[in-house]
Amino acid sequence: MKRIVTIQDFSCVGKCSLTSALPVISAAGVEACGIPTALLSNHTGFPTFYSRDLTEELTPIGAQLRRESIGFDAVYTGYIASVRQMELISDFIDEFRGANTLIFVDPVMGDNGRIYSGLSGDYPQHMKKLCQKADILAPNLTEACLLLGKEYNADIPYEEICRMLRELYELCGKYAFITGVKRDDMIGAVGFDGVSFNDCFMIHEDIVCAGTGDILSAAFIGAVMRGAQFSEALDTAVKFTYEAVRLTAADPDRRFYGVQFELALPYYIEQIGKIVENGRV
Ligand code: PXL
Repeated sequence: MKRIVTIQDFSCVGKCSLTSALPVISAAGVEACGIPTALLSNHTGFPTFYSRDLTEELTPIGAQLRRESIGFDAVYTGYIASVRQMELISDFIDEFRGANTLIFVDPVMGDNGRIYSGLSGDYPQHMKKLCQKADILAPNLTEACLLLGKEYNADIPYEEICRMLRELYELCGKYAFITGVKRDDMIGAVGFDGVSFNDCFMIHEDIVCAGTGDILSAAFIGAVMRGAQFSEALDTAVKFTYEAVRLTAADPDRRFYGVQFELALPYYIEQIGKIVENGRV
């Protein structure tokens, strides 16, 4: 069984980062290990939150895992609470990178054109350095603009998205995709593997839904670990995310703070089954 370690915060309430990445990775049939970068009562999208920084825990946890000769098939980083943490995570990647280890960086920094509260102004330029350690990069449109120093605009034309992807690909070298791209009445993601572009668009449900980027990233890397090509993994992840958003929108009792991905997990498991089946024939 493949093993992923995902490094991001643990928000006790909020359906994001570790609390959503771990169940999605498990649903892919991949061992899900998590290292928390910070412990939050709830994510930063609430008016208030309590946060305990866990920066100083990263190095001893890494050293202990090495002592036990534990390795990973993929290292997946998400929300990182500070620049210092980014430096330590960069060291962790150097330590754990093997010939067949995929490094997946979701440069979680913001959404809807705005950087998340609590992150410093120089955060994007440091994140860009971490992105150079990645094989795969998965920013949303806001994060792609922050990384490339571009003015954000929700309706950036498709040709420009492709130009941005070429630049992002130069940073990581295997595959880059941008999520939250709009096209007519649709929303989806566009990816580039250095040779060709691929995309997947679904109906745009008109609800505010936090945490979609986190489940999309987890679903993508889970599918890759089960043998999906990058384009196939992107398709699977976008459709699963759409299914989760659709089910959230349909629930009159939905929480305001996060996507209800739980009911979409059976759909994801079914798609993973098809990927595995195709790999066998
Ligand atoms: O879903 C992204 C995310 C992850 N972690 C924390 C956040 C957010 C978005 O607001 O606040 C702590």
